[in-house]
Amino acid sequence: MSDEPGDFLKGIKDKLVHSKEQWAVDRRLITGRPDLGHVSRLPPGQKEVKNWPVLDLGAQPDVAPERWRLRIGGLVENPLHWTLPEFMALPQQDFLSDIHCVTQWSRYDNHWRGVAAKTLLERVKPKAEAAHVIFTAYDGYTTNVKLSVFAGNDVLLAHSWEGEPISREHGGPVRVVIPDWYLWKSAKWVTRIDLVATDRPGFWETRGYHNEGDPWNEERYS
Ligand SMILES: Nc1nc2c(c(=O)[nH]1)N[C@H]1C(S)=C(S)[C@@H](COP(=O)(O)O)O[C@H]1N2
Ligand SMILES: [Mo]
Repeated sequence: MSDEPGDFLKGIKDKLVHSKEQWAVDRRLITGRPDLGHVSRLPPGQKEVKNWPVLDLGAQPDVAPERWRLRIGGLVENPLHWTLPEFMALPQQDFLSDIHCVTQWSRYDNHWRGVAAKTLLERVKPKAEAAHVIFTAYDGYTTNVKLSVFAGNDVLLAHSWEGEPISREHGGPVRVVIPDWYLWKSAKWVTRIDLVATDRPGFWETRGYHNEGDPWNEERYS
């Protein structure tokens, strides 16, 4: 497939989508014992893994670095876009975080390098009406979070993991990392970020998954 976000959800793993929709119907993995105080490092119902599983809709776009673009628009004073060299020239930061996938696995101590969401927001300057953030990826995947969540201190657009460029299967050249939410909120192969006034639920949020996604509050399904 091409690396433009027009081939929306071509080559999608229908079986995976149907089985994950069924998980939501069955309310799989819900323990009924939320851990709002984060007493345990592992959120309820999760299991720690040492590897890093790959989860996506199956398209895995091959985004050539010279064609990659990031655009931030919508309700901002200063809509911007970056090529990869321009993105790499922005202030870079290291982040350390645990990640949690709704299919049960959690992986501790991931070392990321990239650009803090706060750095990007300072440059585009959200308008007062901006309340939600919509991510669009090169495979056509979309997901949404509140602007206040995207503005969190541990949120970044990452290009490296454990000192190496993020691989294509994990969303390279650049992916979102929102470690405090289930990982379906962290768009791989991100290309567009839109700030909007009215929320716009994304791929999984319209298929039975929670609109927020706090692992400690077991916000798996809607
Ligand atoms: N563009 C895109 N981003 C995506 C997805 C996807 O299908 N496409 N899947 C999401 C889901 S459900 C999960 S669990 C994580 C998995 O990231 P990983 O494959 O790097 O573990 O990516 C999220 N981001
Ligand atoms: Mo997922």
